[in-house]
Amino acid sequence: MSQNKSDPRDKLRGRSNVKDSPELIEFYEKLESKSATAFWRRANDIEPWEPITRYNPTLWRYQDLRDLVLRSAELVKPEEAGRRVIVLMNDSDAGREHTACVGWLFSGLQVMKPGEITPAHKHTASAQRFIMEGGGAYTVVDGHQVTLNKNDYVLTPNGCWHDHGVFEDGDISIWQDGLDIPLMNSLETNFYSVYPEVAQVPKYNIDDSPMTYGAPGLIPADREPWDKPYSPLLVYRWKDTKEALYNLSKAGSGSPFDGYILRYSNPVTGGWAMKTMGAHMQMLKPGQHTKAHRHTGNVMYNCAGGVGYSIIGGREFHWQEHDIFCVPSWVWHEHVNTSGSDEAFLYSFNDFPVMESLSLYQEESMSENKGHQKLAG
Ligand code: 1HN
Repeated sequence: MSQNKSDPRDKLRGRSNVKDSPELIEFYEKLESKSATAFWRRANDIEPWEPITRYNPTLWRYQDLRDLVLRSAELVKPEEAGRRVIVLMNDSDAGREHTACVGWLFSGLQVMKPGEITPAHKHTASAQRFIMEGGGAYTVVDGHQVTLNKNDYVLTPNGCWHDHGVFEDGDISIWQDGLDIPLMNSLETNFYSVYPEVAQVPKYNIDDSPMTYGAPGLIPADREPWDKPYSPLLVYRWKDTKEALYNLSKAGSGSPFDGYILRYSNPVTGGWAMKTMGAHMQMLKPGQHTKAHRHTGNVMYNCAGGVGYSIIGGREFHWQEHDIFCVPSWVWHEHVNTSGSDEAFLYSFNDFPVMESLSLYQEESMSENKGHQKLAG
């Protein structure tokens, strides 16, 4: 997507409207030879009338990728690879430098076989994972071991030591990783360290994090207040999330743009679970077609169940279980559950905490055409 060069507003005072002349071209060449340039040559591009994403809405079909992800587990060992992750690339040239999938977000599919471990390390980048397949997997985050099952959402906050594994009697496990690597590398703030041992020895009882902080509305009263900049609840279980969505659907009519939608939040603050990335799980009722809106910030979706499609930037993207798609900043989108009998579930992660903390979050609902996009082409 690129800026419409013939925007009539570009003729307004305050916009750059300088015609080239032989003298100017010579002047520009002189500037360039001194590592300088004239601002007015670039101004309209770097000050668009509204955000213009360089990313395309993109769909990654799980049935296209699953065999390749499994094949990576035959070809490469996790201790050789560091992390055996197949990176999702945007269907555009944007963001290649930082392997961005969309905007500030990196995403990949990680696979682990029973008995395997991913060596312990830490980095400035924050990570989160959505478990697509497998039981008997675990992660250890700063000594807290957390067991993982299908459709669980799990945090690896920035600066925390982490290693993952699958127990010998577990299943092959595939999860979607989401990291803020492009943001950290653009800010040039990313540090990486390896742990002295291949894996951490858990320091606490297994699953102490969800057992301590996982009860709705209840926080332990016998200790110092949690003061870290991320959620003490490291895993959000699918059975709790699903129950909460059904309860929400009985309580009211939900969001016109998202159906019933819950934010994975820090139970101590009610805010985002991590500083740079947030995540949601949403439920669309059978046959539901939401209204179109757009907002600043980028979103990666993963269908956690059901069938449907989303209209993104005027194009239909059809999804079924574990298909992944993205919505870039300021692109119109609406969602449709095509089943007449079953709910559809969309997990998503985003860079909204960055937008919000810099006061950059903006949202607009579509007013024309009864709130729905016209299909392109
Ligand atoms: C990372 O640390 C993991 O720990 C997965 O599982 C994917 C992609 C880029 C940078 C760090 C992990 C990653 C990553």
